[in-house]
Amino acid sequence: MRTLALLTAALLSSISAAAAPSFAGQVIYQIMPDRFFNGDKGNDGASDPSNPRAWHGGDLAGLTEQLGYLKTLGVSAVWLTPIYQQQPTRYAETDGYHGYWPADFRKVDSHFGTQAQWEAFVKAAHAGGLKVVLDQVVNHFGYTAPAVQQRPGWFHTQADCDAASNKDVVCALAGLPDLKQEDPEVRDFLFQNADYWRTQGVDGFRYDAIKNVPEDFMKTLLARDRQAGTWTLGEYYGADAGTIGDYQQAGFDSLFDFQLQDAMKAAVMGGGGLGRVRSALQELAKVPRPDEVALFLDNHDLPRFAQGTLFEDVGQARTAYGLRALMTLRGVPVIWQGTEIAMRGGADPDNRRDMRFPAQWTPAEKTVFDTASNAVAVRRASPALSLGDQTLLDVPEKFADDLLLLIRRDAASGQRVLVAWHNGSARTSYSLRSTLPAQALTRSLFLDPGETQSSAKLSISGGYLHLSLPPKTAMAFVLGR
Ligand SMILES: [Ca+2]
Repeated sequence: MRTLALLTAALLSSISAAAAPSFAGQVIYQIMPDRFFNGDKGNDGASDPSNPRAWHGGDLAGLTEQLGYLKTLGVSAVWLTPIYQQQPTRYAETDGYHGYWPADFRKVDSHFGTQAQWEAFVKAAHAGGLKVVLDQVVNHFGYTAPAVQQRPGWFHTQADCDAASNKDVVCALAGLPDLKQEDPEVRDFLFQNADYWRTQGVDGFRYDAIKNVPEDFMKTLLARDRQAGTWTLGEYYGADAGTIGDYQQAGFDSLFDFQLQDAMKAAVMGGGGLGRVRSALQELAKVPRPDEVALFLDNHDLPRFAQGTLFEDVGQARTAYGLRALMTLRGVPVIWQGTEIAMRGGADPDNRRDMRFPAQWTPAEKTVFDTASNAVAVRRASPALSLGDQTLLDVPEKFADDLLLLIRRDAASGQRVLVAWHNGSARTSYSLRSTLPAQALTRSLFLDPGETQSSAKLSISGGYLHLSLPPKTAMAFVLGR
C-alpha cells in the first residue's frame, strides 16, 4: 500500500524550497453540485431527480444562492466535486452528474451553468470568507469523451496494462480511458489544467485517485502547486497514517484519513469501543503535518455515516456525537453535504440523495444541525481546538472503551482545552488520578440546542480529575493557565 516510501534528498529539498500552503484551522464542507441546490432550472437539460443515476439539476447558481446556509453552519471552506464538462453520453445507465467523467477539463458543464456563474460563485464565496477547493481529475478522461478517439496516443492500451509491473497506475480504473502521464504532451495538458483553475480563483485542489497516477508526475504537479501557493488534498482510498505520511513526504499538504473514519464509524456509530480511535490518533500524530490531515465521517464514495444503524433516531443522535467529536481533533474536518442533518443512504448512488434545506427538515434533523453548527462555532472560536497540538491522556483500562481524553494546546495564545469523548450509554461520573493543575468546576464549551450552560462538568482537585459526562457525546473544557 505504501508506494512512496523512499525519496531522494534532492527532491525533498526542492519541494520544501517553497513554503507549504496550510489549511490548519479551516473547516471544509464537501458539495456535489448536482445534488445540492437547483438555482437555475433553465440549465437542467435532460435531468431526472427521480433517477439516482441521472442529472438532478443542481448547479453553481444554486450554490451561490445557498452560501448563507454555509455561513449558518459556520464552515470556512468548500470542496466541490468536479464541475467541468462531462462526456456527452451515459455509461452504465449513469450520467456524469458526479463530475468524474470529464470531456473538457477547462469548461464548466452546462448542467452546472456558465463560466460567468462560476466566476460569480467564486467571487461571492471569497467575499463571504470561504476558501474554494476544487476536485481535479488527473488519471483519466470520461469513457466516451471525444479526446479518446481524437488522441489515442494519450492513453494506455491493454497491451501497456498487460506488460505493466504497477497495474494500479497503467491499467484502467473502472475501465476509464487511462492517461499516459509519461507522455510530455499529456503532462503539459494536466499541468495547464491546474494552472487554468488557479487563474479561476481556486485555493486548493482535491486530487482524485492518486494511487492510480505515476509518482514522478504527481511530485512534479505538487511541486508546481506548492510553488503557486495552492493547497493540495489527495484521495487515496483506504489511506492509513502510514500512507498519509508517505504522501506528505512526496509533496501533498493533506490526505484523507480513512483509518480514523473507519474507527469512528465502528465506535461512534456502531457502538464499539474507542480503542481503535485511540490507535488511529496515535498513528496520525506521527505524520509530518498532522494539522493538515483531512478528517471525515463519510463522503460520496462511502455509505452515509448515519446508515450504520437501522434506526433513524439512533443515527441522528450518533451523527451529532460524531460531528462534535470530529470538531475536537487536530486536523482539518470535512463535512459531506447532508451529514450535518444525518442524512441516510447506502452505497453509491444512494449516498448522493438530494440535499435538503431547513424548510424541509424534521425537528430531529434541526437538532442535529444545531448541534453541528454549535460544534463548528466552538471549534473556530477556540485557538486550541482549531490550531493546537494534541496529546492523548492515559485512561485506566477498565474505562478505555468508553472514554477518550486528550489535551489540545495552542502555544500562541496559551489556551488549553481538555477533550473528553464519552462512549458510554448512560450519564457517568469518572474520577481519575491526574497530575493536571487544580481546576474549579468548569462546564463544556459545547451546548445542546436550547441549553444555556452545558450539563457536562469537569473539576480537578487533590490529584484527581472529576468528569460528569452525558452519554454518547464529545465535550471540551477550557483549562486554566
Ligand atoms: Ca439547474
